[in-house]
Amino acid sequence: MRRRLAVLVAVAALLAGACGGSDEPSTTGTTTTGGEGAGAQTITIGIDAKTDGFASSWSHFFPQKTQAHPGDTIEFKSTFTGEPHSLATGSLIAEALVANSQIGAAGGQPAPELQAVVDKVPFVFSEDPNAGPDTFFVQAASQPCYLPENDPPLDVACPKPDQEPPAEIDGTERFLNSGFLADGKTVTFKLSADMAPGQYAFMCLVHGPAMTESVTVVDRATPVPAPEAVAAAGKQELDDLVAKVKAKVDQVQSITGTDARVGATATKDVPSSASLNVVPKEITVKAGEKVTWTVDGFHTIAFNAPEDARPWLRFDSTGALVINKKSYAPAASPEIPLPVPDSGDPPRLSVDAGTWNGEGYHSSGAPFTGGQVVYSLAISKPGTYKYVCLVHPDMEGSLKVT
Ligand SMILES: [Cu+2]
Repeated sequence: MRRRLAVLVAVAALLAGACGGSDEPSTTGTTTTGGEGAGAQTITIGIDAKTDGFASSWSHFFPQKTQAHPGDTIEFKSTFTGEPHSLATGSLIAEALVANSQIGAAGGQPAPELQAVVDKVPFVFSEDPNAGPDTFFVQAASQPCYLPENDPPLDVACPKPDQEPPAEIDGTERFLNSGFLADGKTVTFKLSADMAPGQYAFMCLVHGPAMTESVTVVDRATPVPAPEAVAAAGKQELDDLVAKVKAKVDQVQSITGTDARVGATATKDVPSSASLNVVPKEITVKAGEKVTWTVDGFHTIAFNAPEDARPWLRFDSTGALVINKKSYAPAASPEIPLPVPDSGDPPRLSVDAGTWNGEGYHSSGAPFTGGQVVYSLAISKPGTYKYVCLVHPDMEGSLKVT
């Protein structure tokens, strides 16, 4: 997780326009449906994905482009990798993407009228560098908000009646946002029978224009990919992305010894990806011998974590999106120090957790304020200890104490 995201400015991958595009469907299969008597269908688009062999996160819709007919249903399905996402659409989103592409194209300072459009969109993470755990999430974007005609609030959540998704959409809506999507959560949009042909833009309100979806609605006489072809295109996109990062992942995973590392390996070629590493996967040490991990980013080294220490964010009983303090707070371990200003980027924070007897919940906690944590711990009792990152559900390693 990145603390601040320069979400809207200077991102290259953009939708060309909001309407009237003539996109080719990005499908690998040839199955299409359309013409006389073609029935309405339901297609599924993935939000983020998991991969075999390594933990990862993908700020990516699978597939990123598709076509549909009026009357079809589009089901967006979320996979939670630790990186949060939301799904937003509507004319405000389309305008913001266009404005953003023009800001990017112009370079330098954005024209005030363009920035004004971009500034009408709320984002899930607070842009305030002083935001603490209680103010980290902007509720206006974190909670659902479905507004046929109005711009959304930028701060507080939409009123509860506006949090109910519409039965169907016709593409004229101003702002539709799912809010944070938990693992397995599905957002369903039924396209109305009279929806006008054109290109409709979707965007994640965590990752901004770096994470968009384009659905081109075409008239019923024009064939569109069948659900299996859409699924195959999504899988192909993931396979292609994995192929691009695989060499780097293999290189990181081949690290051995006791110079342990926990963190994400960004790959320049694929900005939407993070491979989330714990290396080496297995470390063997003697009882009482210190192990040192270098932890880059918002991760923990947690032993015997209780069930309720995950996930790291969730809706509370009032409907507010909140950070789970059990996920990032240290347990039976020293507090992580605050970064000293100008002490490097990222600041290196040292935590010596001393010796632990191997019993009960023990967690390094995560550096909420950012920084690279150099964490050391010795375990006095022989045994095999699994540890996990409480932020990213697939990051884990094990420590064998002899
Ligand atoms: Cu996202």
